[in-house]
Amino acid sequence: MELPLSVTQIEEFRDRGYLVFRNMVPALACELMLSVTQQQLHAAQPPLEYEAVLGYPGAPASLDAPGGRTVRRLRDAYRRHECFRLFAEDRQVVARLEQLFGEPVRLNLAHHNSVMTKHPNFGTATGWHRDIRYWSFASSDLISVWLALGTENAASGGLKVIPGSHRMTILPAQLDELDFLRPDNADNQKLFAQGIPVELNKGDVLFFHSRLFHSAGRNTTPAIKTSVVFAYHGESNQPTAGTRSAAAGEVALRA
Ligand SMILES: O=C(O)CCC(=O)C(=O)O
Repeated sequence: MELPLSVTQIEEFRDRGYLVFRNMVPALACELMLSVTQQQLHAAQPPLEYEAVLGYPGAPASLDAPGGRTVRRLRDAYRRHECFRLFAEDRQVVARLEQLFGEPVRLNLAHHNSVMTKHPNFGTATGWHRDIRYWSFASSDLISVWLALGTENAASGGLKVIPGSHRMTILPAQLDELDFLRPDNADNQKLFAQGIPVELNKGDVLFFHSRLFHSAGRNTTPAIKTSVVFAYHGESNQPTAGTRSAAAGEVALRA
């Protein structure tokens, strides 16, 4: 297979920490993923992550409060339905990752491995963070791959990123106990001002480095925003023994 990424794209990823591929996944495949998501949301098919349990600001107070059963993530997307596994293993995705890592690729099943659903009313915003907080690996060179199944913009609670922030040194005082950038820190406020929206449409795919700072707002539209997200690393980058990253399992992939 011809290498999908140009030298310029690889340099852009190294420099800015993310790349967007427009229309990468056909509409039919997106429609199937959406319809499976809707059925599984309706059936509350486990494993699920509820907004009320995660407890970000503005989340329902408990599972029994109004909106308490609002789902934030359908977990374990890889084993949930073939349509998600096929995306996780898509040759076009894996070939791009092989180029970026410069070696064969593994999918880690600890996180994201999920279908993210941002609901109107009870879906919460997410503060500025780096995904590396989810994993323990020898190196922080992991890449999150985010597929939009609908329109993602400021109104629907789409992502914002700080270009180049994966290369920045962040002091411990800038982070809170969950590794979110503290909103009241003056250095952080300068960083927030550099944040830009990543607008996505159905079938667009965002690749971003696990040290790239990103955030997302609430969904003010009437429709649930749905995204499928997986995380990958190069085969030489091993999860730390005894951690969730090591326990969850991995899938070795070749384009
Ligand atoms: O959709 C959102 O609120 C952001 C989710 C996110 O960045 C994450 O789960 O790491």
